[in-house]
Amino acid sequence: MIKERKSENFRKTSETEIFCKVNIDGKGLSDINTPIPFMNHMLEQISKHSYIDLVVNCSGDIEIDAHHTIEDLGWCIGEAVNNAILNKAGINRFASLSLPMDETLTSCSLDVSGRPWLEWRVILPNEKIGGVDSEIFQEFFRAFAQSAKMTIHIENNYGSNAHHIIESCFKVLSVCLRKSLTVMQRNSDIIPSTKGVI
Ligand SMILES: [Mn+2]
Repeated sequence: MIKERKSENFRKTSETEIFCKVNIDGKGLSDINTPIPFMNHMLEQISKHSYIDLVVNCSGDIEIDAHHTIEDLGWCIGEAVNNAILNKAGINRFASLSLPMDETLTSCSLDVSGRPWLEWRVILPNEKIGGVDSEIFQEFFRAFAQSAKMTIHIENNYGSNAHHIIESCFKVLSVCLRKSLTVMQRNSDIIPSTKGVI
């Protein structure tokens, strides 16, 4: 009997208040409420293509700017994912993919390693996307990699439309999460590390 891979997380600071709930073995259903419509659109992508069911309720000090909120969303969701994946027995662990979105191609390589790292090779051509300073999106991925304890490399190979470039980053991460967190039935009790622990 495989344990359910679900968790809830609540994080409240003077800057943000976030509740999130994940089901790793879900159907890609999401209920996302943040004060940043563009982030709702991106988090729906994360859920849809990873098949992780995701509930997010978030309020934050966006009157200052979106920085705290977007970074804390990454932290909170990453922590929930890390808590849900238990001892990581049976997972594929590694995933790598190049994902096209019209004129844009973005690559992601991911290792559920227990060792946080974000390698971010993405240059966004516009200063703002969806009303948000472009440079802030990196903070989502960095915080997610930290709290999910994953090694994540994302590289935009080419592209010209800033919306496509950033959306392809979220989508390719999402598909890599699905592939790396899927449990191989024949090895479902084996932790995929020669150390025996991740
Ligand atoms: Mn879009």
